[in-house]
Amino acid sequence: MFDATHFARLQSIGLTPPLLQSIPPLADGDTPMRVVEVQRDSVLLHDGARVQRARLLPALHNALADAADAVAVGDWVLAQRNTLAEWWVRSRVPPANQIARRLHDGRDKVTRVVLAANIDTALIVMGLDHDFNPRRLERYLAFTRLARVGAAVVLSKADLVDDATRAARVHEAMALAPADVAVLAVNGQAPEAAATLAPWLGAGQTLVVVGSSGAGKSTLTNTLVGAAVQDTGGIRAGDSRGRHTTTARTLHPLPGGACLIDTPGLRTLRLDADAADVVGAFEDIASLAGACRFRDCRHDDEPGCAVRDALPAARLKNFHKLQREAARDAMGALERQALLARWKAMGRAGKARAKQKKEW
Ligand SMILES: Nc1nc2c(ncn2[C@@H]2O[C@H](COP(=O)(O)OP(=O)(O)O)[C@@H](O)[C@H]2O)c(=O)[nH]1
Ligand SMILES: [Mg+2]
Ligand SMILES: [Zn+2]
Repeated sequence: MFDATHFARLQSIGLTPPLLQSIPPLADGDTPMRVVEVQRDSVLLHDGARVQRARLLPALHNALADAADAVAVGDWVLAQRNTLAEWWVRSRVPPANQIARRLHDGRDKVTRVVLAANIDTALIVMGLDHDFNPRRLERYLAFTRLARVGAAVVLSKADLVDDATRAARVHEAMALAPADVAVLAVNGQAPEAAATLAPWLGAGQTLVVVGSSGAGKSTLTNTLVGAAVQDTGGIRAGDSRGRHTTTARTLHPLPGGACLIDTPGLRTLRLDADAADVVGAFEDIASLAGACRFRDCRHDDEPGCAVRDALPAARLKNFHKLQREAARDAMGALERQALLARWKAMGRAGKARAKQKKEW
């Protein structure tokens, strides 16, 4: 069903041996493709050679929506072409992971928005200029941590700040990032950025850039792709008419065989987590908590709190803020059950894939 040529073609858009294993047996006419863009009523699918527009079968869309889930850029799907030459997505391959955020309508409705799927590394892009914000960095680090997605911090606009500012901000970012998250300073407009990021850009790797608007995500994307595929702050790709910024999440194959997903900046990034989970993204708090006098210490004003004594006040305050938000954005019991079931399934699939990986 999958000959070597077919696999090689799909490999150029990020198919890896472990992902291949999670594709169910193909029915007659099934074409495995990768979602490279999600639009209002349709998706753009890449088969390794060209891009097709397709629509989701309503049954698939509804089944996913019932589980607070959705097809996202980076997903692998099985599509079929009907006699009218229209492409329809009939199923989605269970993703290895997803990054998602929650939206609160201000009253009582909470929705979950899936931003991207099957991610190896999220590049958290933040400018070294006035864009630099340690609290926002903590939020993005928590976001990738809770999604169990690898991350690297890419501090852009290194060319716009003096050496002392750059050194101080890199140092501050390193203090916030967990040990396995690298902190890099780049000029996103310079080709050397590709060399700096090379360790994360191996063939078959899928990356997503996240960060606020104007941070330099599309600029970095264009540099890594080697062409002006995304609109940036001042310019519009192709015709340089007017000011247009990124409006969709789009996957681009890179020259070295990796794939990069550009995303629009998010004004509010609410974590896709429950209040009790947030501590999992703050490893220092999780490990210090054992030394608090009270087992259920909230690290607030309790006596004998080891966390409050050790942590910078601004970091602890931010932790509490993220926890409060998560409590406010709590999903209904049914939605949560669906979510938990899916996390478990992803964990199982992930373990199976890790095993497969070793065997390959
Ligand atoms: N000097 C300099 N300018 C940058 C760098 N990265 C981005 N920019 C500029 O910052 C502005 C916003 O960049 P853009 O890529 O559109 O940000 P996005 O909203 O995160 O996609 C544009 O005018 C870019 O030219 C950088 O590393 N150095
Ligand atoms: Mg952009
Ligand atoms: Zn405490």
